[in-house]
Amino acid sequence: MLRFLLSFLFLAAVAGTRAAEVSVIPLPAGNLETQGELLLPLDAPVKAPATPAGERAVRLVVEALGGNVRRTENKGGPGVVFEPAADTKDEEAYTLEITPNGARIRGGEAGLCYGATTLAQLIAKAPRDGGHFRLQCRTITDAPRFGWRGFMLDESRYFAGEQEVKRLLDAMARYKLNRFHWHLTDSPGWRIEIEGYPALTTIGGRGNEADPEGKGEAEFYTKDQIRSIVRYARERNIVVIPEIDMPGHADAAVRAYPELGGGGYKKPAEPLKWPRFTYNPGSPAVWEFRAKVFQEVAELFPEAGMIHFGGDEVHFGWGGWSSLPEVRGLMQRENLPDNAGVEGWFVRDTASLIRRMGLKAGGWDEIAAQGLPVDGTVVFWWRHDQPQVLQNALQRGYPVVLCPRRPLYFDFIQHESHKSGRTWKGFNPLADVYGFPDALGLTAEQESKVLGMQACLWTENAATTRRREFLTWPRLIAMAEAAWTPRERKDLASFEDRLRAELPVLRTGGVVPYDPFANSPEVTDEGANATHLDHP
Ligand code: TNX
Repeated sequence: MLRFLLSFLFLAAVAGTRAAEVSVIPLPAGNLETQGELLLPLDAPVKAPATPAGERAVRLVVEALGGNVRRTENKGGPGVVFEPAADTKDEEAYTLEITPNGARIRGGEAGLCYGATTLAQLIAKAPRDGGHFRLQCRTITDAPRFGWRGFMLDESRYFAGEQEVKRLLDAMARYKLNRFHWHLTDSPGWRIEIEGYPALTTIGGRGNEADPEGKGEAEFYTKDQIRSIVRYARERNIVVIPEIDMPGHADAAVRAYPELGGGGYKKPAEPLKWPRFTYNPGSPAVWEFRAKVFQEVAELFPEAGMIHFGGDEVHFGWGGWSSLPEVRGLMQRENLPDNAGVEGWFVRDTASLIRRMGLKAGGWDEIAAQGLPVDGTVVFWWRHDQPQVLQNALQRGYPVVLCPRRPLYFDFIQHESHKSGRTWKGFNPLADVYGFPDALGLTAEQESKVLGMQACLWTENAATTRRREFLTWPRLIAMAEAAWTPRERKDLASFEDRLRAELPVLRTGGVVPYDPFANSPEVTDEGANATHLDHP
């Protein structure tokens, strides 16, 4: 790809053509304007291989041309042709060539769809002239900077529901994002049906951040809904990564099955908000639970290749653990000196179980200190105030997903005037998201271990759809470009220009973004009643 890009840039220089800006988000890696225009008829023929990717590519372009236009077989006129490229090394790469005779897209499976997405954006912005769209001729040569371009949604603190998630996946696909990290379990609520443990959802599914004891209705995804969402994501080249958090953040599961409990949260300021915060790491009942849950989860997410098991915020052992007989037995058998040793053992044991299932074990950056094998582990760096945690993980050779609180936690505010949401010696404005990860100053060698980046929306502070979307957009568009576009092509002013034209597109899709140009009013949860779209 690199060699191809270089020769492309060389040709651009020889031809004396300046690579002109193109109204596409994320900005493509290479864009060369050429002579002439393509007059693309609304009923242009659109041809593609009869594969799922080909069919999706056709649908994207036909929709952009006006989905209700009847397609005639005007074989002679200019049209759109998709060709699979068998030789491509990066299956997300594509080229899009627009000439007066038509548009031609070549790429791998995902590449064909990304080429279609790009062409659809160009058509949407092109002037329409009678029965034609007028498209400037150009050659776009495109591939992503990072292979992991993700978004994490916390559905435990508040449940979003199928309709909102599918709308999110639609918007993610538009900006070529390809990982949806689904935080399905945490203290307030357990959101995924598990047949072996039905009370996880009938009891653990009740509750949210405002209802820690679970007095409300159960809110969760049935297995059929999960399958439907995974399929919907797949159709948009998005892989869904399930997270089942342990050994902490366990209250909902322990409310349902008290015998799994290992003791609660003892933060001085919130004495016992989460009295069942941990699993009992020495209990065979917990080990059996873990194995059965993971088995069902793995079946539901066949393409994930990973189970993310959390591993966060237990802080090297839980005070109460050493009073549990099962933990004392474990300490003796495994020769573990203290609670920190017990936590380390549990993390290693959980990761090893996941690897034996043929999957990678994903976890928050705490796991990088536990001596897990480099091959079967993916570390999610979140503690922005601890850059050495990232340095160490990279040095040990772990593949890392970058998702530091600053600037990638979207529960942080995005404008200094905003009152609702987190801050930490600053906040997370659009420009900081866009500038990431370049501000980190990673070496090329370090960057080669970085799988990519993702934004995380934690929802303690986001009870409603409108609030969640206000926090997500447009920052997620900035992240999408930061993760896709080569560093040397990134330009904040150009991005903002293109973003201005994009905000109305989001609104058309029903998403109401924060408008950073007009500093639109802050959307908070105050006075809200319907917490998600599925509610009447
Ligand atoms: C830290 S990120 C957490 C979450 C919170 C979030 C709030 C992480 C691994 N743990 O449990 O929701 O901060 O910003």
